Amino acid sequence: MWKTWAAVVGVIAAVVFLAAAELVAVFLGGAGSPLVGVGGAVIDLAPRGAKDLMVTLFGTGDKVALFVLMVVLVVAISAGAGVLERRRPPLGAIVFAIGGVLSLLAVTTRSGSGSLDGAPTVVGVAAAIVVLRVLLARLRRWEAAEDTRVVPTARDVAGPPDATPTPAQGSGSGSTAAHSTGPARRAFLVWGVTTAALAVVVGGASRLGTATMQAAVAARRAIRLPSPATVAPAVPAGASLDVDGITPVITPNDAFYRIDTALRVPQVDPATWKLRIHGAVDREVEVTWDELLALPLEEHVATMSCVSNEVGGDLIGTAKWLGYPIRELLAKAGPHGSADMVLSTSVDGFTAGTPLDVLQDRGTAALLAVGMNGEPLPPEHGFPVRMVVPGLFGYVSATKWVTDLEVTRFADAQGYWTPRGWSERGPVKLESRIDVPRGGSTVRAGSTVAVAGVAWQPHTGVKGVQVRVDDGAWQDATLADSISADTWRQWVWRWTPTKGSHRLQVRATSADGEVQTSVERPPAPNGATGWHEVTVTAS
Ligand SMILES: Nc1nc2c(c(=O)[nH]1)N[C@H]1C(S)=C(S)[C@@H](COP(=O)(O)O)O[C@H]1N2
Ligand SMILES: [Mo]
Repeated sequence: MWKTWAAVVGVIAAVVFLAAAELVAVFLGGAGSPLVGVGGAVIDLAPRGAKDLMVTLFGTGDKVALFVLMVVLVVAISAGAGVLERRRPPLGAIVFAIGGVLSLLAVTTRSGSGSLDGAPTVVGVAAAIVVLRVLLARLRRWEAAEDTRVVPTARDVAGPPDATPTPAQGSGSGSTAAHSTGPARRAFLVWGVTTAALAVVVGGASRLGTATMQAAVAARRAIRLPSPATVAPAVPAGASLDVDGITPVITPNDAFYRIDTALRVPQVDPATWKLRIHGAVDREVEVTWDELLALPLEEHVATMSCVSNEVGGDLIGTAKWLGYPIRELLAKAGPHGSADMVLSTSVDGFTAGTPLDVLQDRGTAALLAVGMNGEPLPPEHGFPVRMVVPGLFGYVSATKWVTDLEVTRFADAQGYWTPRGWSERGPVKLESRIDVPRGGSTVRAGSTVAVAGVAWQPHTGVKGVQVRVDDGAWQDATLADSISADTWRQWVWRWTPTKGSHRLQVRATSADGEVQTSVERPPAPNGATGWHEVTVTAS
């Protein structure tokens, strides 16, 4: 009987392994699931003959057959491990560890596997071994209690060396011990059943979560965005300078900075997505995904940046957005004259407060965006729908996974970051950055060195950039063509350094004639200022 219980414990530990691994995999977008990884590896490794045999035996159900076969194997091995661990610890734990190593090999050698893909297996094996040991300790206590009851001295002969004394053994009387075997038994059963149930629920929910998420990924892949009614003019060739290491003028989606408060990327099914516009309006407006795509969409290239960006930082990017002007939707709703703010809310509860007049302005391409550089929005950038407002920091304007616009007043509502010490309003500040040469690098004295980077004040534009070396005179840099006032601009200045260490500084002049301030301010509460500088050595 003890053997059977030990086998059951082994199987529970295996279920815990799978459950813990699936839970961790959820946070990796489903990557690293041993269930998927090991299954795939077995299919890949199975000799052709075996595969043919499977197909012959089971027809097209060969995957189901494989799954059943794997379950039988896992149950058999883990049951064996349980029995082994009871008899000769830590042999059972070692069996689990070996299984973990095999799973790790299978998972991390899958094509397209990432660096964290081993995490689910590692956490899973650790959890399984803990459960194996804890449950077996409980089983031993029960065993010891029984032994004392049947043969008061048997414990010394047959009991495992590390069996812990139970209250029953302290009693010294067989008949009392008979009553005391109950608690030890109950403790084991309660722990066993609870662990197994918890593992099944957590594992099942995690697996389901991953499957749902992957379904959302598939839904996104299947989307074909409509062609824009208003096409963005082609990015002029002259907007990109031929300088090694300079930031590309259009940021690829996978290189675009990401900032949000979401622990997990929200998964929103476009089929159920809806935007509601309400509050201080004449009539509420609701738009579904299909309705939004049927509207005349506009393309617009705009630079977006984060208020947390330090001087010289990289929390900024430029993309070609596709979306519908928020101003048109607001016009349908008819905001009241008393309103001055739109509070946008994401499915994950994040909110941003955007000035109503900016969203209504004919000259501002404030978009309810569905596309980014010719693709549906990537999940982490707000799929299926986000806001993009040129000229404002993201925290007061760029709500991702947006589902709600409430027309209100700054006096009555606050965006997420405002009560956390950030300004109610967040226009982007005039800034510039040196991309090359990198700070701390070495350049060749006497050669021509391209000092280059980007400068921005979205929605105003940049008309000049200057560089100076070691506090010398400001030198005019050459500007790349501008895409529009809403985008950053590349610049380059050719420099012939003399031997030694040099400090390079940059400052921009806006299209309005404002010269970038040298005053150094931190990002809080409404954006960093100061000149970016790098120190390089010429030798
Ligand atoms: N739902 C949601 N939207 C959000 C945020 C957030 O935390 N949650 N962060 C905002 C901030 S602070 C910035 S800078 C931009 C960043 O957008 P990105 O991650 O696509 O670059 O998103 C904005 N939209
Ligand atoms: Mo941000």
